[in-house]
Amino acid sequence: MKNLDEKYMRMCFTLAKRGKNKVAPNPMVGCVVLDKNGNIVSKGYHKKYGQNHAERDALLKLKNKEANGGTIYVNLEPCSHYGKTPPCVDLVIEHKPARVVIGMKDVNPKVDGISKLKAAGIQVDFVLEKEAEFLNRRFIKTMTKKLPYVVLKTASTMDGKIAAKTGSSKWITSEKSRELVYKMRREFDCILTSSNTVIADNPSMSQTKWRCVLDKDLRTDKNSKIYSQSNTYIASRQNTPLKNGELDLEAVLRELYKLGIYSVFVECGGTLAGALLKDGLVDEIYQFIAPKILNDNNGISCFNGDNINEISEAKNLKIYEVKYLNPDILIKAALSSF
Ligand code: AOF
Ligand code: ZN
Repeated sequence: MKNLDEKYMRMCFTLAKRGKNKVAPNPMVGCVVLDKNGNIVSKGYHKKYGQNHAERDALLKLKNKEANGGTIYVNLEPCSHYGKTPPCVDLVIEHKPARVVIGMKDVNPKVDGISKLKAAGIQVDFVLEKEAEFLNRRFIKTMTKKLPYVVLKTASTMDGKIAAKTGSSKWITSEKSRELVYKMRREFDCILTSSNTVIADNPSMSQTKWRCVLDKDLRTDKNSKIYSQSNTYIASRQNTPLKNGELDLEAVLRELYKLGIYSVFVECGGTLAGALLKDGLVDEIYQFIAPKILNDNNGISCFNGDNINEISEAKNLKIYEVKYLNPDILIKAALSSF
């Protein structure tokens, strides 16, 4: 039973991923329906923000109540609230399955589908909870913290340097890696960068709907390429509170969330990267590492910080993907404990 449950839950994950980049800030959800003999009778998924939830998509395809006495797999607890669509849990109960297998409990405080299922006499089981949470890590963050999901990209030598002491940095990683970065940007609502990066590199960062420049003292040139795009938010001391003399980074992220920005890709130098990390505002790091060693203590580090005496104070990450891009590597690592 457990193996079969895992098999069908993984099928839900695969279906759910078809909604990637189309459903945010809502979760990616897939659903698989078995009849009482264990045959798949329907599948569905959440296709686009505001459209039918996965359970509704799957169950509406059934003509003859084939789920009666069967099993419904869904990677997120069925909803019980009236949102853009009526509660999925009512539709699930109408179909009279014997069992509902869920990946993770919904973190949306409006939702309590599990109690309703149990009250209707339906057996509820959980399977692959950690994987289900990892799949919807962006949804969990935005729903529980009301902050965008933050991924910080950095590209360094093998000794963790993003530039020589003179600022010389072109190029550390290969063209192939840099092209991959352009593609990655499309998976985010906003690119966040610093005035230093705008001044040093004059990037256009045109692949996302939004851009945000942290420019406390409004030092950047208004003719910089990044300002030729619409939707560029400049955080400065005029619109953002200060914390220890610097822009309060959490306040900036809250402001971005209010603008409807649910995911942020940070591309910046060591100062901002180190500050975001120190404030606990980073969810993931994408680190490109080139097969180069600078071999100079004064080279510029990926993450600037200070006052760390013990290795036990280091940030712990979980690497979930390593890609050999030849000649570089890409490490994707999460800071939360998935
Ligand atoms: C989805 N897709 O497949 C499931 C969701 O904004 P609404 O009315 O569509 O409701 C969104 C909430 O519904 C969402 O935050 C989550 O708690 C729950 N389940 N949402 O978009 C789905 N199953
Ligand atoms: Zn629903």
